[in-house]
Amino acid sequence: MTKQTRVLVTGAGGFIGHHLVKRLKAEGYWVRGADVKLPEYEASAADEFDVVDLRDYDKCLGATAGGIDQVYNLAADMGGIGYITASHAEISRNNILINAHMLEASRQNRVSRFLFSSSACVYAGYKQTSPDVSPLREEDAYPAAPEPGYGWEKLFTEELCLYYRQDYGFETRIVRFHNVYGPLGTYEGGKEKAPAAIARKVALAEDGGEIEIWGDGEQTRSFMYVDDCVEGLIRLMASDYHQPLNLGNDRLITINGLVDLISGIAVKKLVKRYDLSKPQGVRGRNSDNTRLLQTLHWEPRISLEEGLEITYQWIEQELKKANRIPLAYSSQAAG
Ligand code: GKE
Repeated sequence: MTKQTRVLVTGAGGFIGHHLVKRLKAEGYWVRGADVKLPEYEASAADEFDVVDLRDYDKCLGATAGGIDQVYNLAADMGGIGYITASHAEISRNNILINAHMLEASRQNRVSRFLFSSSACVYAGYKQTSPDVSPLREEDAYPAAPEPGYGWEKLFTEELCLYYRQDYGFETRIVRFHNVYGPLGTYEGGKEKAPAAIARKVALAEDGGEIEIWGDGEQTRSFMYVDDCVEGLIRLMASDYHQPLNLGNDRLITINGLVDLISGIAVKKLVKRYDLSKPQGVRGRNSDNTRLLQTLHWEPRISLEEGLEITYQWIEQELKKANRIPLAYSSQAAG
């Protein structure tokens, strides 16, 4: 890598995009960020930041111009299960426009490599019907039955990336994220995913109080810390592997188990109140990392305990700064 390698990160105002920009800058890349918004919690480290609507083809041409070598296309209208199940038409339309325009604009501007952020939501629902789910291998996306809306769009765009490679020899990479969490991500407002949502609820709860959980808490997931996600992205971009690839942690945990871990970090004893009317998504989901290990000779390393500690402390600090936590409730007081 020469210092001159010029990288575009779309979605640079979002959670993973913001962390990726910081890491790429630390590695000496020149970085342009592009997104409809600036990062929420911290200034961007990008050399240049375009606040643009990437559903507009001309804006995609502008963002990929000026000798960009690599594109990390992370921009997406997305959120946790509460958000992606609330609208299918708008999310699908927004994302198909962003992805189709970004691919073509990158090709027109002779970008050498384009990485597309897909998702575990491409996996067939009939493979995710029990909490003790078998880890999902890349081929489990077919015969296709992905998450409606968000999942279908991701699966089609994976195909589109492969068609660009076939028809134009355009270098594409495809990563399937499995529930990424960490500091500097949204933790309330409707787009938050389970780790951040539960950390918020634990931080706002009094020791001995109640915490609301969506579903019966026996549903399972694997959760990957954001620094591992960024490491995996950079390794995949540098690799020669162009088929879809899992990027996730392969430790399966129930939502009840996740709540217990976070309550332990906060040193609080909480009563779980279950709301079965809330969105729950699939019954069980885990990442099979066999191909990840074979292709990148690496897999996520940061333990859930370590990642949740950092994430919980950051969310508690944010809530304290906003005077949302009575001193008596905070983990220090409970400690
Ligand atoms: N968001 C949220 N908030 N989820 C909760 C809560 C809560 O307060 N309490 C319990 N859960 C449960 C949900 O009902 C679901 O069963 C599980 O946690 C995980 O929810 P999630 O983190 O919002 O999202 P999912 O893993 O179901 O789906 C997400 O998968 C990602 C890829 O792994 C998608 O929403 C996308 O963010 C993405 O595709």
